[in-house]
Amino acid sequence: MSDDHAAHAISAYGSRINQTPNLDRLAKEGVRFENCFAANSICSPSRATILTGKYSHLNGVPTFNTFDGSQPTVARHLQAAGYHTGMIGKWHLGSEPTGFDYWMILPGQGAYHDPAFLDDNRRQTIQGYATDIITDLTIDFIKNRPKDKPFFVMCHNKAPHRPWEPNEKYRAMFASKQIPEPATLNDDWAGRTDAIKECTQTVAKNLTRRDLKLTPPADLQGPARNQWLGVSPTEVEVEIGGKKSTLTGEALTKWKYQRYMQDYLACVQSVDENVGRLLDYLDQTGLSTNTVVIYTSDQGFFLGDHGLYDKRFMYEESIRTPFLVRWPGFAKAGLVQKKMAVNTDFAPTFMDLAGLATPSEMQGRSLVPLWKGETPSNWRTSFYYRYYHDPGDHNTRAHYGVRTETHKLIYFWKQDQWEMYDLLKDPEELHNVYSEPGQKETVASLKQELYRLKQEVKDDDQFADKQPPAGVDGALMRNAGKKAAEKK
Ligand SMILES: [Ca+2]
Repeated sequence: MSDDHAAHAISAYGSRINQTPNLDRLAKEGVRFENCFAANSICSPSRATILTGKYSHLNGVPTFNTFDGSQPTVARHLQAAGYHTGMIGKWHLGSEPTGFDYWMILPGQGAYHDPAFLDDNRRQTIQGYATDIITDLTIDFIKNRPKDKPFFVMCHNKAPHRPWEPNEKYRAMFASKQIPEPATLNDDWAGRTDAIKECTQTVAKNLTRRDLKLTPPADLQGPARNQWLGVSPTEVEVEIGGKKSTLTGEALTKWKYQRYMQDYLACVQSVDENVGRLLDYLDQTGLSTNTVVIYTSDQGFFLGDHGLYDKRFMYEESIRTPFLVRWPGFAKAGLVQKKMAVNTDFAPTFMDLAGLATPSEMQGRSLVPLWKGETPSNWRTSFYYRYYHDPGDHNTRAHYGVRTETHKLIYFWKQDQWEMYDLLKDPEELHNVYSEPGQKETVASLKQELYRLKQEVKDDDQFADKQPPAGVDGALMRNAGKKAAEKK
């Protein structure tokens, strides 16, 4: 799994902006899910959902809350069933991992270069680049596993999460590249509700000097330097062909988009390279034939789409997450599966692979039949979404909604505002048709479906007004320090 890797930055998904030959290999040798969605498009909640098979309102992680590791998780179930289990890389759930025989995680968001790692008794720094190290550690886990047991390992990259710091090789490769702009970079948000107009996740106005990798004046130190880096610049002096010029307005937005995407895609390229390394290792050891390999992300990401970066909103680029699976002889090679998957399905899928029934508290369904090209009866044709982190880091309004195979209805409950999109006529979601004439019946049927799903997933507005305290960064590091001191 990667962090914030949008499907439209994978060539197997038709990317216009990069090539990912190793991820494409998974798509060619296995199944690519076209419509796999995050139930709450943000890091920690997604991770909690993937582990539990439950929506945020039932697993207790609607925003950045400490995960209660005493609840049943797929790792605990698999461990109890005799699997050797491992968790390596980004965790971001505040509490210590449970159900894993081995874990080695980044504290909080983690660092790209020379990252610190925590295991169950110490904190250590490992020299190198996070994406390479996480893959090395994963290969070591597989190498050192007890050979008489099946294994389950979650290899979780930090990349390509903000602040998008590539390694030197790929930084240099992408620095000179001109990345095509998305069609909706200059979306004027006409007809949309207040939420998108009020958010602070825009390429034009919110990327900071730190994001854009601008160099602070040499005499700035300490807090003043940090303050300078935290500012979103309204003009930038650039040098092109030995000529200096100052960019503002639309030219500056275009430049910011390039800087953002060059670094983001360079980070993705390392992920792709390391997926290739992992696949090669499985080939060399003969493990390929009976190992299921899944590649996914915790959610999607706006790559300048609608003029945005980050995720959170229920728009397609944010909620769609890549899902590629290879399982020789079982998952149909080259199949493109269009049925809707949700990340609540991941835990039941792992259970199914281990020959275990889906526990009643898990809310998703096993995807395994869909890998084989079968469609189980009553497979979902709609899914429920809910986002809570308001105002959060980007002033993104809380909302919930339903996506069907043809439409999307979004409700910003604090403002009592609605958006509705016809995904067949308007796949880019530029025309909010909620209040348009002739839409009454569609609105009514989507509302009915929305409230049916809300009830089905047992969302009683548990966290509508008040969320548990944020706690994913900090506590775990302090505990690791304390444990290390006790051991001494
Ligand atoms: Ca994420």
